[in-house]
Amino acid sequence: MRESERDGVLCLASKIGPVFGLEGPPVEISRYGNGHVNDTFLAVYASGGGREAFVHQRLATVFADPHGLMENVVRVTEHLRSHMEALGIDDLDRRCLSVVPTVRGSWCHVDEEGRHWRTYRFVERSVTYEEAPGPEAICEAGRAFGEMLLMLADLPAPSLNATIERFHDLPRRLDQLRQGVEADHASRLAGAEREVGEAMALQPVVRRWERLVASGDMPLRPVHNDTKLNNVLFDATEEADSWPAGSVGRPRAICVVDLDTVMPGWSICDFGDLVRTSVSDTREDEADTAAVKVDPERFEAALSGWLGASSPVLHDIEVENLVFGAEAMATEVAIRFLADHLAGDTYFRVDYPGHNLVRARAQLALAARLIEAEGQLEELVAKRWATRRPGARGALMVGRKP
Ligand code: GN1
Ligand code: MG
Repeated sequence: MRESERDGVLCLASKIGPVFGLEGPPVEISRYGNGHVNDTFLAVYASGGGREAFVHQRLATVFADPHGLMENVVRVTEHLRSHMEALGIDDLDRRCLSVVPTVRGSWCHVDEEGRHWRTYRFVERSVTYEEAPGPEAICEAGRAFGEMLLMLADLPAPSLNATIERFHDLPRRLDQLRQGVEADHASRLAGAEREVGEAMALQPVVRRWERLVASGDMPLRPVHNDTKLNNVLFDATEEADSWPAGSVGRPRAICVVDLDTVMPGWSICDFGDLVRTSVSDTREDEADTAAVKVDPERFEAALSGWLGASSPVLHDIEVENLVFGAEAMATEVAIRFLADHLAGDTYFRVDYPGHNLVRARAQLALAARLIEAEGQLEELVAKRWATRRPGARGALMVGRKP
């Protein structure tokens, strides 16, 4: 998106308040967060002598049914909230997202261009991380996503709406890349031949994914589907700062955000995407691919947090494929970034020309390193799963045939 277009959306956002019953204009408004598809704004309104902050979001057009999406978001947030209430958790407004309805009683507003807007209450005194500051934060993020998986396991029927069809579908993603290579719409193929070759070399991951899904053995359950580390809000209160360094409570994850892709899916994608975004101390778009690493300590942190929280509902087959989930998510997103680069950056927002290619390179490197580390990481999973479930076979994954 060009700068002038971006300013135009900010201008629209600054006028949206009254639609959601907020007396505008906001006293402050700015773009917020690092999401790659929606347009997100933090807006502060004067209210009764004080100030109240809200998040306005213009949904990306990739979501074909915004009303169905919002229906999911409301069902999910209400379900999570009732679980937390039952557990006696306080401070619920900072532990769970609150959707603000429009004055006409809808969960989203359609503007003159046909674009959909929604509003959340801003979770005060919270912070997100693009790269994890260390294992404690990763473990906390894992716990937050794992608890969400656990709490959603008893979401009453009907199933959630599919907000993007065949979202985590690796064969389809690979086909899209093939078509992009064929079409070479933006005439960028010549500068991306090596990366296309590397992506094609990941076909065994795609085939393994295909077999696993076709087996029908992995339970379809309500999952988050976009468990990037930066989709967890951490506590930024003074009390949090004063906890002793290294204690389990610091930094503390308080709330999971970005519920757009919560729908029926596979738990290994949730674990996998958290690993993808936290196992290296580099960013998703690290230009120095040699710096992209798989740090077993970081992996172990994600595992202990996530598995510790979600193990009561997990099946062996899910646990057996956790490491593969990370390989699959790095592979998938590498393919998606590369396909979008070839298409001329039509899906993911970019900060500079070639950004999607840089992202693809970093994720290709990560996928390759995760595959190299597979045996070592699977041993960590097997050990932890065995101690979680006394009596379970300790050699669950170790020595598993490929
Ligand atoms: C997008 O919007 P954001 O940044 O939360 C994408 C994810 C990708 C991610 C890569 C709806 O997520 O699937 O993994 O970028 N979301 C959608 O950073 O496509
Ligand atoms: Mg998202």
